Amino acid sequence: MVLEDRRFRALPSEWQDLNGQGPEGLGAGRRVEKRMVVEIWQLPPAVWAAAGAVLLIVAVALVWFLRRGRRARARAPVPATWSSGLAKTRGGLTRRILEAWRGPGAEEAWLAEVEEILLGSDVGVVATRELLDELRSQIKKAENAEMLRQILKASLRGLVDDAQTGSEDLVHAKPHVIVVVGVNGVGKTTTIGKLAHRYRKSGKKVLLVAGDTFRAAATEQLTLWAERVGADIVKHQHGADPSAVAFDGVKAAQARGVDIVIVDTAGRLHVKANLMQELKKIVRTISRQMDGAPHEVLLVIDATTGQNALSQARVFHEAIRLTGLVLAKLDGTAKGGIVLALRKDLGLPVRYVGLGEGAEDLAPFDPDQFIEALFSPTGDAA
Ligand SMILES: Nc1nc2c(ncn2[C@@H]2O[C@H](COP(=O)(O)OP(=O)(O)O)[C@@H](O)[C@H]2O)c(=O)[nH]1
Ligand SMILES: [Mg+2]
Repeated sequence: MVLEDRRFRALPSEWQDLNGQGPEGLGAGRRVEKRMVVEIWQLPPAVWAAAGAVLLIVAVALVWFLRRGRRARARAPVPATWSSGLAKTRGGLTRRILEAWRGPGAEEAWLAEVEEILLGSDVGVVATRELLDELRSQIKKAENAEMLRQILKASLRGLVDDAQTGSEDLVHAKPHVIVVVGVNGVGKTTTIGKLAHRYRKSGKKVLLVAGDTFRAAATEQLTLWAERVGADIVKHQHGADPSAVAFDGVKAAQARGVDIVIVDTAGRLHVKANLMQELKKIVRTISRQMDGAPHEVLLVIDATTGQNALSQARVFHEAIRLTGLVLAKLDGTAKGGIVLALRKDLGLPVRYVGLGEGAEDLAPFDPDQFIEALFSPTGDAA
């Protein structure tokens, strides 16, 4: 009531007249409210124009703000996705197989062409034979291109059936020691940088060990990666004994409470026997310093080297017990079928694939994403 009173008294006199019932009446307040609503609709055009201008400014500011956000996101480094990383393979393997199909009735000719494409894409003899058997038993069901696509996809997926993941799930010890091996130029140091980046992102304390003492540039390259991703590094003089560096690295990691140690190694092939002896010695030294270490011995292979990668892997596996593979430079080849060959011919898990040169461009091998990327309709490069 008091409120009604005040409002009534504050009104101009002509409004009070309109009430008719005087300041005490309840109806007075109600009538004034109604009157005020009417007045808003009757505001002068200038007020409406001002309100419109304010709304317009707010809308423009909102659009600008949203666009700025989108631009900022576009500028951020986009991790190479499976889809763009496998664009070349998609063009050279999947699409060629699909395009070779001439419809029902021409299955045998198609299968012969598929065999050629598979072998030419480094799928390997064992995996090719298995895939052809599967396709032969299914192909009669294909009535159109879409059905063919589904059959091919399911058959390829069957070849990489085992669940494989990156090695992050294997970390139980502290420090968890990973030795990275492979011939020169395959992408070891780069892979170590990317791997360190992954572990740093998940909050782990990482220490890199510059075990490639053969080339001064190798230590410099690893030092740059360590700075870039925020990892510690242990290095010796150029030409030092790699086992001694590995020993110091693991010791330092134990003392400093490091979670992950990644040891870089040399990969000079022209002295193969020596290289294998050296790698064995590194592994032995590490295991003496820490029980159960190294927890992983990862062989990096270059996807662009094709079938040669398979024989490399065999040599390394015989000399030192490998625990898994990293397939680098998968983005640089149309022969991504090498993944299938590695699975079938070696029986070693492909832990990671390199899909570019940036810190983000290392992905745990995921069979589903691999197959999806082979059939993804976008982002083709070749
Ligand atoms: N496109 C592409 N290039 C890579 C990848 N991994 C490594 N490289 C490049 O391969 C070259 C050799 O790599 P590096 O790590 O020095 O090989 P290392 O001798 O085995 O240590 C460098 O130019 C890298 O940038 C990858 O996954 N994709
Ligand atoms: Mg290197």
